[in-house]
Amino acid sequence: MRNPVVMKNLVVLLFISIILVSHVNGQGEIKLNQVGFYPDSPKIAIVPAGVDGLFRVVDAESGEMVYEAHLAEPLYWEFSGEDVSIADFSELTMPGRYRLEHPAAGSSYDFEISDEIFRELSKASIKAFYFNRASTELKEEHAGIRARPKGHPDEVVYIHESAASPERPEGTVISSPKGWYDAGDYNKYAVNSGISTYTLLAAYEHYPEYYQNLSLNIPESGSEMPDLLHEIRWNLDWLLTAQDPYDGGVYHKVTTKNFSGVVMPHETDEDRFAVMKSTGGTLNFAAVMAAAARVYDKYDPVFAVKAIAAAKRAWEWALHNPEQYYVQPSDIRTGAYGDRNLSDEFDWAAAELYITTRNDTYWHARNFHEINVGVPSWSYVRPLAWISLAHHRDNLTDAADISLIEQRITEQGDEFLEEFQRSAYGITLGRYDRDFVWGSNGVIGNHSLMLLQAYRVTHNEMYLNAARANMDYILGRNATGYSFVTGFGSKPPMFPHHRQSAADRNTDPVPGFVIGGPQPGQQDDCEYPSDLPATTFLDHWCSYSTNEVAINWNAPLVYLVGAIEHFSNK
Ligand code: G3I
Ligand code: 9MR
Repeated sequence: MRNPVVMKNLVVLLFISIILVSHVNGQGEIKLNQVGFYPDSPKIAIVPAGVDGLFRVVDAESGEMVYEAHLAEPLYWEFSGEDVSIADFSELTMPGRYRLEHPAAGSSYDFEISDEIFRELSKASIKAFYFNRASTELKEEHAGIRARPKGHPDEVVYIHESAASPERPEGTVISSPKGWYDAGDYNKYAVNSGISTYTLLAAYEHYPEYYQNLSLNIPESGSEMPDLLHEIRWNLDWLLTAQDPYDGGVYHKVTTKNFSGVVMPHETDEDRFAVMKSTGGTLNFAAVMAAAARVYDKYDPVFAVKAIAAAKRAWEWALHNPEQYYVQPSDIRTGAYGDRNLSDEFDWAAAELYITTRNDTYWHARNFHEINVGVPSWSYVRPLAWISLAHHRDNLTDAADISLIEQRITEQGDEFLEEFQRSAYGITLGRYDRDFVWGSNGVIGNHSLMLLQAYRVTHNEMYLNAARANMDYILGRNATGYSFVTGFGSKPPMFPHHRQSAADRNTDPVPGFVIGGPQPGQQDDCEYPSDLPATTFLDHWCSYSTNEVAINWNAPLVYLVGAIEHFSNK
């Protein structure tokens, strides 16, 4: 190519396309919370390393520069295989709409700084539970374009062979309506209900003034009892029906034999079964009912009495059947939630019963001096005991050791802080095998739940800021560039593994759900773009191992955004 004019034109064209491409791609290259920040929050973005160190924040409308600073020294993040630099613009506190720009990395998505930045997210994350209600029609006045007929009435549920007892032989019909669908599927599992319901109860118990007037536009809205408590009741009412009235044991799940197709709730008519009473399910029930008894006492004392009685019966059953581990029957293929270590379930149930009844027998039933904390999950609930003990530490009997409780909570918080300070992304996910697992977004949510307990005990802002940072990860400051919450941020998941979202006629999925999140297991049949822990993710229906939604991942999201809202406006 000798012609200088053609050459020159080509060079100009090439230059223009580089600028265009880098601008468009740039929106994915700079990773930040796509929703935004409270004025007093730390604010950081992640920029790919290797270029000049100056970045700037500009007003989204005028393009005018409002802040300029140097990137931090690059760090390597092994989980995504990237060298990245932190752009810290915490000093910018003026409410407004902005974007971050960097000469090589391009522009970020727009974000906001506002006093109410998580308000809508807080409501939507709870409303997601309403959208997952079984046994009810969702009316247009509450559900808008997500209105749908009633599905899964569950007034005819068959006792499965594995659950047969003298009083309720196989095939007996019981009524077990209401409750939330567990996830993208339509089944109801006592174990996973336990941690999910508890986490929502804890949100209310810890921040009642925040939830007092948070209106969710659900059918029960407008009564004296706050909406969050109404939403939780929907599931507690189901859980109560899952207890065998003859002996106090709790069915592990109410389920179809197989996962249903990609259909709306009312389009299914497969038989539903109550499957095997399990020690795990029963202890989850005992813990949640004991906690519910104290939380509902003010608004519904009759229910509170019923709940604590049910909790005690469940506890007694578990003491007599301590090793009835769930075993999936050969004709049942839905979620197992199997767990063969139930010492943590015993600890948690004992703690909740102790707190609510103030009966020392429950405290002495377990050896709290010997047990540690850790990260809550559906199979590891011991930390929930510490959360409740810490919240009630000033009102316990003399049997309890308050300094031990405070120490356990802060030790756990410190463990996360160490990871947070070392992390190239400025978050607390940092262990291959334990953090990047199925539901990694639930893991980081639960890290934050524990960090917030450390903050509540010590008032040290470091813990609160680490929890806020983890929230930034969920909303876009992660290696995939997605905001992981449906309906929130510039690039949210559009195709979650959620039957209702996939089967309705709407383009957008049901909002307010956090998807499971990246993890390298690849337990489904999708083709992933990566094998690395932090980038193995696909926004596709096929990806139930990274892109499903679930109540136990949404519950810490609810707690986290509610708590951050609450603390940011104090
Ligand atoms: O416990 C091991 C750990 O020791 C190991 O280091 C790690 C390495 O990957 O794996 C851990 O086990 C994983 C286990 O979850 C605990 O995290 C399994 O690999 C993983 O397959 C298992 O995934 C569970 C999944 O069901 C499959 O059973 C998820 O925790 C659980 O959240 C998910 O729950 C499903 C329900 O069954 C059905 N409803 C939807 C719901 C959400 O996807
Ligand atoms: O849809 C199911 C999802 O809720 C579960 O978490 C997941 C793992 O148990 O299984 C999904 O169902 C899949 C089934 O296991 C295998 N065939 C494809 C189903 C999804 O389309």
